[in-house]
Amino acid sequence: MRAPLLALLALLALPVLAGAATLDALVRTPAGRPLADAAVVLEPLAPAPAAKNRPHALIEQRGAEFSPYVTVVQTGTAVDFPNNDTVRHHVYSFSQPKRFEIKLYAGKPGQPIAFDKPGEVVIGCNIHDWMEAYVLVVESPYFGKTGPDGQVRIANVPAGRYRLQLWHPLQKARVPAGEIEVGAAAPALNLVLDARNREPRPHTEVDQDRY
Ligand SMILES: [Cu+2]
Repeated sequence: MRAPLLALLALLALPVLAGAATLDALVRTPAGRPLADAAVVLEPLAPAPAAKNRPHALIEQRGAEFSPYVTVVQTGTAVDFPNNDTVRHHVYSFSQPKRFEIKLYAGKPGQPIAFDKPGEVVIGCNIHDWMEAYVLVVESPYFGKTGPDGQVRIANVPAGRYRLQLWHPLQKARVPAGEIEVGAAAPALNLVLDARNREPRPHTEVDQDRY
């Protein structure tokens, strides 16, 4: 009977030993529906630690849609835009933090795009009007994005005070950041954001031979 209890205690002790907590949050609309694709970002009030290895992020094109719709990355992250369709895409953004263009291509373009300034970047395709993706570039390494159930988990958050930023591409207004204290055991957060879930924009079947 003692072994399971000890195992449980060991499990509980882990975050304390590591000096970091896991933060769970549920994001819902004012009507109470789970909100997918919402970014939850914890900005340390003390200077953020230097970024560790930043993995590449991936925004694929498949069936003439970008996937994922929302990507959150830390400043300096490179993003690849592989095209899995047989049609060619022409990926671009006019957003201030990152203007770029990957001219008509199929397969994987040679150069990943480095997102080096914080802010919101809207990405489109010159050929297919309905294609749309968002990149939220943040200074902090502590962030997550809600799934279809509105849930997000941010692991390995060091204890301390943070500014909590909530963001969604279809939010009605920018939400002022709140402050939270993360201790050894972070509380589960219930957050509300006035945004609607994305509904895929209707589009015609792409003619695979045309481009
Ligand atoms: Cu396209």
